[in-house]
Amino acid sequence: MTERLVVDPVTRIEGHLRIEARMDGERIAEAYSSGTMVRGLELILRGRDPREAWAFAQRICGVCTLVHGIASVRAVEAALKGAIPPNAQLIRNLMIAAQHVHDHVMHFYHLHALDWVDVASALRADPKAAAALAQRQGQWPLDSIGHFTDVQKRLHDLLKSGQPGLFANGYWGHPAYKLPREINLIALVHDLDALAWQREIVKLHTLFGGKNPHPNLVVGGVASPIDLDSDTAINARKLAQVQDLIQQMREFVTQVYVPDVLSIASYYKDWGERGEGLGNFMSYGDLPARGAEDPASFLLPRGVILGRDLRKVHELDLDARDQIEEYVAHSWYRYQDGNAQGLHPYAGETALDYEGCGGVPPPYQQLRVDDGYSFIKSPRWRGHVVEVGPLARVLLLHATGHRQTRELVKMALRRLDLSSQALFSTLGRTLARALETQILVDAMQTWYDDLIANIKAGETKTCNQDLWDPVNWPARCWGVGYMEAPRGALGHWIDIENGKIANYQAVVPTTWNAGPRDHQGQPGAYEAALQDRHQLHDPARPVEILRTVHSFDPCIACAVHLVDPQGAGQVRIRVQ
Ligand code: NFE
Ligand code: MG
Repeated sequence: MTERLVVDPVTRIEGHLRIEARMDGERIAEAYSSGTMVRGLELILRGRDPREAWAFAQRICGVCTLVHGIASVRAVEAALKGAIPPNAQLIRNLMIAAQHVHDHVMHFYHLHALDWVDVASALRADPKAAAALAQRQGQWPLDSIGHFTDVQKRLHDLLKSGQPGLFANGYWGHPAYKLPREINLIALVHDLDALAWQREIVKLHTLFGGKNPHPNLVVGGVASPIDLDSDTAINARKLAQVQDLIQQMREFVTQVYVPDVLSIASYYKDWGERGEGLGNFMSYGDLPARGAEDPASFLLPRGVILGRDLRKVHELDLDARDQIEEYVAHSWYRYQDGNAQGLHPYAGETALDYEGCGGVPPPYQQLRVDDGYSFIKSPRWRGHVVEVGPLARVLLLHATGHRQTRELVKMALRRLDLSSQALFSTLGRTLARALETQILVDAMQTWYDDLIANIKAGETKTCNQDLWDPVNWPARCWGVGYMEAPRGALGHWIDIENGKIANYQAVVPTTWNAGPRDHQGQPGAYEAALQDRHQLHDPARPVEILRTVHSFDPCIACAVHLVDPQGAGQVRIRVQ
């Protein structure tokens, strides 16, 4: 039997994603990933002042709220060849790492957990036994019988209320759920604990950037002056608050998040055998040590791994015109010189072409996969399809000998009784995300200590204002600002002419992972992963598709930038 399965919209993600699968019996034979909303934010940046680009670019997404701002100011700094002060690097590191910690924990508990955790089963758990088990897993002060009993009752009341909110339409009771009742309850209690925790820890962004989401940034450094004698600048009280927040992050990650991931993973070890897909991984690298500019000092290394071969890390050059290229052969765009070629982001074009979908906007009955079927482009590195994100970063850390990574990976695989091959999978992606959160939250303390040491030594500069005067700028310059966002490698390429933006292109993590097939028919990372040994227990309730797609942590808002070329909104919601 051959039939087409459609999951649209995929929920518990950011943005709008459609997955179509051509089924061969219970097996996914071919998968197609489609971003169903249009991109175009790059177009409204043209002609603007490069110093304000970050404030527009940052609005690409409300989830990874910091990262497009960072990539943007770095792009302008790269074009102007301007260095930023060491303190600014350290503060950016702290802000970037805080974004990862926040984002990864929220992703696990609020977007991904319900693919593995059965709410119906949690209602039948013994709260006393669950609290005792949680106490053995980690030291978290809220893990008490009273709290567990209370949360279970609240869940019960919510589900009975007829308005179960985020628990509506789940596949509760699906036989693919394998956790014991008590572990289901632990995950749901920690889901609510994580909500309260995240409200606190985002304050790190408000201390250094005035607000969250979308903290303030500035070309040349960070928007927070350091002055221990001022009430409004970063002073001793605020620095103590930052230290406290780092400790709160560390406590939750070490005592709750990592133990929960390991405990839940131990019941889903078979997911260490499916959902890999490509076996190619890429990271741009990020997080310089001690405020250095030098990529050699990055905590997260740069490079490409091909065909699972961790012995060889391929060098990557974001400026080289023949390395990173975006293809649109199966996207709803048109390149001036034809869609068979790829374009480097410096020469990137963003012209819509609906022809491939018959000129009809979404939703579609069925994607025409021989033509265009997505608003996401297909980026490639030297023609290779690569996966980006936490798994790519952890593999690169491992391949380059990062000791803590090797110890954490060894510990996790031993606890789960899995071989290292299990990393290349749906489970591996979710595990890597938790392990990298541990690595980042530990590194935050080092950057904080370095920042304090600089301040004690009298070094308080946080911005290089020499970059601000366009009189000093060359008539024409280019630059790429890159970083590792929670979902993976992020680059903004800027072309500045006579003080204005001549061209701007963002290639974001979810573009790499969620993009459609390219001109050679090579599937994107989601597509390849779904085509990798997926049997559906019940095609009417395809929880297996959600597990693998969510393991990438999709953000389609990032991937398609939600504004049309005229700047008009694409969605009209009618309230009845
Ligand atoms: Ni909108 Fe984003 C991250 C970026 S995703 S969440 O992380 O950049 O592709
Ligand atoms: Mg782009």
